Amino acid sequence: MDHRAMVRLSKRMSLALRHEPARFGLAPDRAGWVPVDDLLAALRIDRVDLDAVVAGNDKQRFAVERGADGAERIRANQGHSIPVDLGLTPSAPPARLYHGTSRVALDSIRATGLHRAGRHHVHLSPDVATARRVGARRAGELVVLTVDAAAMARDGHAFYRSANGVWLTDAVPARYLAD
Ligand code: HQG
Repeated sequence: MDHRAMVRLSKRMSLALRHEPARFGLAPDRAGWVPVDDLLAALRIDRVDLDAVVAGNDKQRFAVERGADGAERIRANQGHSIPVDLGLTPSAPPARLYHGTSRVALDSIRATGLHRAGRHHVHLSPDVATARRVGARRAGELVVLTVDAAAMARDGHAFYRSANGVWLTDAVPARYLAD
């Protein structure tokens, strides 16, 4: 598979595992897992290609493991819009986290803070370079906001770290943001 085919398949897998499993005839369990064999059948893909996407993914978006029944299962590490309980435990964040977005969103973000939109959490990056990549997905001029995660944690906001290193929190009130 070439790079473009990998990206295309990664997007289909994300759609099936995070957002619209029913459209593919899939029913993830409450932690978001589906049997690997079911995903292969639903997407009509080979195991070799699935493994290539899981292993070669730039963001380690997917996890494969053997379930209690002995069968291998797969889920997305984060980014769901379907209800899932990823079983993440709260974790102390680094002092600063970063959020890349578009300048056109800035007035609204300054007024109301960062909201989770369609996902379960606001996604924050551990470094500026990662935040720039996330923000670059948006049209228009990129801005990287700095989040005072130390102050948020002190004030009782919970943070979670996904298996692929994305920091998650429910919302970021505007007073913790600087640009
Ligand atoms: C913006 C990708 C106006 C927010 C990435 C963002 C990430 C506001 C957008 C992951 C706002 C939501 C998540 C407010 C937030 N006013 N705009 N008050 N509050 N926003 O896609 O963080 O490839 O849900 O700035 O790499 O961009 O899917 O969040 O622009 O890790 O694995 O609302 O998605 O990962 O957009 O990206 P998203 P995000 P994957």
